[in-house]
Amino acid sequence: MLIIGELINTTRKSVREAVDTRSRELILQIARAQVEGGAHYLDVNCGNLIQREPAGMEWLVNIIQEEVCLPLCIDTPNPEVMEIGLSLARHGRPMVNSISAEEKRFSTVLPLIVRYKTKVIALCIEDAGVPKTVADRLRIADRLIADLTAAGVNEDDIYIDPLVKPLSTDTQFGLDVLETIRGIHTAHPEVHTICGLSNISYGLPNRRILNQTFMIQTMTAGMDAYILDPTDREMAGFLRTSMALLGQDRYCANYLKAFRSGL
Ligand code: THG
Repeated sequence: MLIIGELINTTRKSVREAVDTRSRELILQIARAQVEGGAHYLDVNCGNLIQREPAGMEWLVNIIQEEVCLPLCIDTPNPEVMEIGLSLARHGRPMVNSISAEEKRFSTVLPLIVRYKTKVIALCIEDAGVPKTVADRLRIADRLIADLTAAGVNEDDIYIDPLVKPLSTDTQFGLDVLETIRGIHTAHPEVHTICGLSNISYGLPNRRILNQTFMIQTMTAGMDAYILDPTDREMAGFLRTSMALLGQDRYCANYLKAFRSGL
């Protein structure tokens, strides 16, 4: 299981203010908290700064790495900002978040993945838009995997994101994601699947319980990476428990460790 900490994102008001005023301490505090929560990667996203996104990314990547040694997940649709993030990354192999099957995005981001030898999140979206059916999602995933591996990317470095949308806009959507995950793992057992969890619950009350339940359901279907809040102890408890129940925790060692640490 791979956990990417989502909290360094300027859509969060406090993070936005900290980046705007270049206040290191809040960012470093969030970075440390995510490390302590067990994150393997830290997502860095300042996309809503628009023109100031390049400078924001440079500042964030530099200060985070002075404090913590985790590799970073550079979260931007802008290839120039992606390159700034990747060129400054110095702990482990960074992750590109993200490439997609849209022609322009694919052709500009692929060279960065190859040059910086990164892992990559690939979104199931193409020029015709977000796919409407499971078959379309699987077709796009197949194409992404074929084109990435043809360029020399290892299957084990690819994380397919089915793009989770709010259940409130389409009540079949949870089921579609589960079928997509099963389809990808059947056809490509070495490739990983990933998603952000909070979209599923958008527009509905008690979002936490929807996010938690959806994590357990997607894990059961084979999802093996998440972009989430690693400081959410309840979520972390469900994650450890679900892993133990799915045979991903030898001797229940991590479950027991989590129990003893109060999770
Ligand atoms: N897939 C991929 N990358 C992603 C996403 C995804 N990156 C961005 C996003 N989705 C995941 N990251 C976050 C970061 C912070 C929050 C949610 C997702 C967050 N949200 C608050 C909430 O949901 O209550 C409110 C934010 C606000 O203030 O509006 O904190 O799906 N590949």
